[in-house]
Amino acid sequence: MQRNLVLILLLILFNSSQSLAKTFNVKNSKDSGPESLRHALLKASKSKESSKILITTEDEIIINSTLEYTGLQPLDIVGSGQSIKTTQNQTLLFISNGADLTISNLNFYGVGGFSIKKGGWGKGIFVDVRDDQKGLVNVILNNVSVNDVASHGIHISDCSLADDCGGGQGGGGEGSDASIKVVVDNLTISNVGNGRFDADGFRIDERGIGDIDFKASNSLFTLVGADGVELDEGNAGNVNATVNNSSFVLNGAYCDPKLLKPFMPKQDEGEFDDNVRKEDSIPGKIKGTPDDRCFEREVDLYDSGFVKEFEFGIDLDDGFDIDEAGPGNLVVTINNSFINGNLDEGLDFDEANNGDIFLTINNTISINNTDDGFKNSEEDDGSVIASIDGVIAVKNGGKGIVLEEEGVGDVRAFIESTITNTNDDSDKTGLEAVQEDVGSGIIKIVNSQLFDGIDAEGVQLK
Ligand SMILES: [Ca+2]
Ligand SMILES: [Ca+2]
Ligand SMILES: [Ca+2]
Ligand SMILES: [Ca+2]
Repeated sequence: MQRNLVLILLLILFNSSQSLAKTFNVKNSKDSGPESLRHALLKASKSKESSKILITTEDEIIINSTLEYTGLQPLDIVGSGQSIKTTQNQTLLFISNGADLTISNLNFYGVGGFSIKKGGWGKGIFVDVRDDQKGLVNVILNNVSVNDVASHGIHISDCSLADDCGGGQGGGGEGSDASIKVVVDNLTISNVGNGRFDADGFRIDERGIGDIDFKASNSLFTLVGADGVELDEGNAGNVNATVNNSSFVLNGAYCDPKLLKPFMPKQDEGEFDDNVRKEDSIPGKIKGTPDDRCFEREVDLYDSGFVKEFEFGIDLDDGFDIDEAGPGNLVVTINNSFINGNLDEGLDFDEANNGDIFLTINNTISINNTDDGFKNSEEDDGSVIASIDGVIAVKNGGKGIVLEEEGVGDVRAFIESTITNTNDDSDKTGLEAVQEDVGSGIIKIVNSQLFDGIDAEGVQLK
């Protein structure tokens, strides 16, 4: 008995000495020098053990260059509501070797005033995963805000192409074997990404083997130039996302439609019979604008080489965008959330190659988005399995709810206590349910009012 007690005590001692982080105090708000935040990060970077940086000064910390942590060991930065501000267009905090990062009670501010006309590149918090990294990369944020930077508010990159990775399905680049796990509570990301094309509020690029696990509670993503949140998972691995009590509001306006519409060709779409329009007779790529990347030009040709159809568009962005490609599933749960006034879709979830979409949405409103309220598209092998309860989708420019499935696989959905109204032109626009190719579709709808109707294709409604 006594020997067991000693063993237990030894075990406790051993464990606590393992988890003890070295603490560095930040007692002044200077940009550098002893007891500054920069100095603490320098010392922590050299430490062989995990570090805790405790910010005790109550003053604003104003920096003239990026704060960098080069260490491999976990870093925990603890504030008490202070702000870190930069005087330049630059990244505020750079975790350059993929270390685990925990931040609490801190606010990050860029210089603001960015737009398509006044570009920039600086991010709020940038975690760059090492090429040889394995296991989990953990990012935990509590009571943190990121505001007014030109590029991504928060960027976690496990992609060899860094800022040129692109989206998950159209995206390229290679990645490490590591997975990325993010848990945020009371995170606000506001007015970021307005100085650069495709710059999101919270962006994760995951390539190579590994999953994205993303959990956000009590958080707000607003006035972001591109997507409020964008999760891009390519290659093998899943996306697991859970969002509770959070809002995605007024995101996606970097490619300012008011400014860019005058650059659109007079005829911005067309459909033709074969042998009628040669490719060089339709409008070419749009050039000489504030940002030519904002214009989408799609051309579809007949085998003969004549134009079948073409369409121009301005690239606007979503509240919450997930692209999962390669083997792996997209598993998403959204509870008690609010999606309002985003310039493309409210939620835009795409799953490609092997894998399913498992979708659970409870007590969530999607309203006044330019395109669909809730869009879910599954391609290739795999099914769409959805539980939708207490959802409201109204006044969206596209459909209220979209569940579409192609290739092998089924559509199964249970829709309960849900209301859709005045989406698009109100002609079968509340719910679009599509099951194509091999498989079956069954959707059960109870206690719901889809006032603007249902457009079902290959799906039985019960
Ligand atoms: Ca990876
Ligand atoms: Ca995948
Ligand atoms: Ca997949
Ligand atoms: Ca499928």
